[in-house]
Amino acid sequence: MTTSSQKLQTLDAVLDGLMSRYRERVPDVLGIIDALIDENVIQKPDDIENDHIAFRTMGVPSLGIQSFEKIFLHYGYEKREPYDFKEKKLNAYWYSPPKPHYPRIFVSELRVRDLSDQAQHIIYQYTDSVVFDPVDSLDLDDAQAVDRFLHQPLWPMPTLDDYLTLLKESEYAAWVIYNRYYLNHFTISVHNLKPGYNTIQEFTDFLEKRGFKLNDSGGKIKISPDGGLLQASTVAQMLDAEFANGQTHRIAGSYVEFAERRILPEFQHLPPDQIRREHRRDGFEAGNADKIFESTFTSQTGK
Ligand code: OOG
Ligand code: NI
Repeated sequence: MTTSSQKLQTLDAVLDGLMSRYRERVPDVLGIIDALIDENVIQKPDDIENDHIAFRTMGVPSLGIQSFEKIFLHYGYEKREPYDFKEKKLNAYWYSPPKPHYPRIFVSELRVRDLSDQAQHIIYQYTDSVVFDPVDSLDLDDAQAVDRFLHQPLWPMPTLDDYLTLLKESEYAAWVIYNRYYLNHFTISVHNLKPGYNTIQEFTDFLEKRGFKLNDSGGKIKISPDGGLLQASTVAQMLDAEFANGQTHRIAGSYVEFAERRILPEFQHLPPDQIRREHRRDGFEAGNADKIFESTFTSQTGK
C-alpha cells in the first residue's frame, strides 16, 4: 500500500526531475533567479513560489489529456475547469494540488481531428506507434520510472520537413511533435515577493530592465476580466534541434511565466500576514492563456 505521504515524496522527486531538465533547456530560468538574488529579492532559488507548471500533449487515442492526467491525479491532484481555445484548436484543464505549496498544473491538448488531412496524416504517422495508453503500464509510485517516461520519446524523431509543414498550420502541433512532455513553463508567483517586485507591472519592469524579452501578444500584461489574475511570460528560448536524418534547425523550446494573484474582495480586510493561497484569485483565465500560448510561436520568437 502506498500512503499519501509516500505519494507526495514521489511527486517531489518527479517535480525535481522536471525542473532540472527545464533549467538546462531554458537559460532564462537561472538568469531570472540570479537577477532576483542580485537585487536581494530572494536569497536562494527555493524562495520562489511556483504558481503552476504546464504541459502540452497531442489529442490522439492513447495520449492526450486523458492519458497524461493519470500521472498527477495519482499524486492527489484534482481536475478542475476545462478551457476551449477555438482558433488554436486546443482543449485544456487545470488541476489543483494535493497541498497548497505544490504548483497548480495546466495541461492542454491539440484537437488533432480538427486539423487538415495533411497535418493529421503527419501527426498519426508518428503517434500511430503508440497503440496502448503508455501511462497504464507505468508504475506511478516509481519516481525514476515516471521521470524517465516524461523525458523519453513516445514516438519517432520527426523529420524537419514534417516539423515545418506542421508549423505552417499549427505552431502548437510543431512544438509538441518535437518537444513532447518537456515542461513548457514554470511560473513565478510575484505577489509574495518584496515590495517593488510584488505586482506584475513592477516585476515586468524589472525583467525588461534586465534585458529579458517578454511575449507582447495582447499586451505584455494579460489581465482576467475580474482583475484578479495578471500574467506575463518570456518569449520561448530557442534550441538547436536535431531532426531525423541529422538535419538541424532552430526551434522554440520552453519559456518562463509570471503571475500575480490578487486577494479576493471578501478577504481584503484580512491583515497581510494572514493572507494565504486560498484567499487569492485561483484557477486560470482563457483570454490570458490564449495569448500566453503564443510565447512559443514564431510571431513572438522571431522578433
Ligand atoms: C500554456 C498557455 C496558458 C496559462 O497560465 O494560462 C498558460 C502553454 O503555452 O502551453 O500557461
Ligand atoms: Ni501558465
